[in-house]
Amino acid sequence: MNPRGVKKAKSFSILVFVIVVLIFFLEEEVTIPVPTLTQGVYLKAGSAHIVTGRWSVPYVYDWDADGRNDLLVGHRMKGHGYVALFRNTGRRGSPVLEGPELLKAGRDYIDLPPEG
Ligand SMILES: [Ca+2]
Repeated sequence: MNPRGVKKAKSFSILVFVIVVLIFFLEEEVTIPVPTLTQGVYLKAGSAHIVTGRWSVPYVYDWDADGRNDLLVGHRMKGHGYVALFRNTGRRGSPVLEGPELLKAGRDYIDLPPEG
């Protein structure tokens, strides 16, 4: 075998080795960490437990851009859909929620009428 053929054979060997290593690592079982959850707690706004309407959908977002995450809850009440805001007046890592305050668009409450 000439020197050029030896060089090609070495390159081919390295390529095969890389492919074998890749196959080995790709076949390794991937372990996804399972989160550990603690017991749930009821959230409070002021001194009362937060109670919203049916089909509540919570969303954490800094609504007033003060650097503290607030709690928004979309929910149904008397057949209509509203969005309640619970402002966070606490500190980072120690939230204190106040409210609820139904959100408005202009002067009117955001109100999604019943379907049908
Ligand atoms: Ca905020």
